[in-house]
Amino acid sequence: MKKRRHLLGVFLGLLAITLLPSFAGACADCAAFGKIGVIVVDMQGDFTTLKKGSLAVNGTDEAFVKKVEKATQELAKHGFVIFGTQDWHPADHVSFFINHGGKKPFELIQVNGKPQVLWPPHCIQGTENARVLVDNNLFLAIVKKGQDSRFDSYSGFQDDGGAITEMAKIIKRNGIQKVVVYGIATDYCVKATALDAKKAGFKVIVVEDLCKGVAPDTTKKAFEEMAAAGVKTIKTLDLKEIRDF
Ligand code: VGL
Ligand code: ZN
Repeated sequence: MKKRRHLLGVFLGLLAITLLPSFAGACADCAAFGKIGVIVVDMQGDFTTLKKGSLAVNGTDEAFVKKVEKATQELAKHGFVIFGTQDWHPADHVSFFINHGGKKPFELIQVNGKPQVLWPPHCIQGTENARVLVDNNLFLAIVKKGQDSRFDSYSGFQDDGGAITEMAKIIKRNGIQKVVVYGIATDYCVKATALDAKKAGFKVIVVEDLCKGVAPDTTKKAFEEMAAAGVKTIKTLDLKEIRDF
């Protein structure tokens, strides 16, 4: 009996020695033993030239979508926890120019005292081009936004009416303190999501070449605004730079 117990001890010891390196390996991807999160913003058909989207952003061709897909796969493989946002509008949404008689796409109007860019109808709930183009199985969760007709919602964290999404809660539930943000569009939903992530208390890193903007001037301003708020921008995906931040 004594011998059997001794053998069990040796067995458990060997098991621990075998498993430890894999835990240590996983922790190369941990910030102070916490995981790092990723928010892939609005990688949807309507925002891409690849799918001839109604609000296609320049440069969102097949090569770009593939690059984002590959980067997301790589991050998932290294233990990053992947979240997504999905613009998901009802047909009578306030941001659609067709819902404002006589207005044209990309016009800026005031709605309840707030500026509102008017967009072509896009990401209508349940339409083909509202799909998220990155492999949906990579995501722990995809947070839908912009479902209230009355309010736009560039941020994945809350809409312009102040209604919060589950994003902050589910990221925190995973013990995450740092998030990587990229997707479409740099000057609208990426910017708003990154700024709100920072406000929610996360360290935030935006990967520039995994983003595309609607217009050059607003995209340049977006990077300046994010920098001023303490959001770090890196040019290309670099796991070491992300871990060290
Ligand atoms: C977005 C405009 C309207 C975005 C969403 O994903 O950046 N832009 N709705
Ligand atoms: Zn939208």
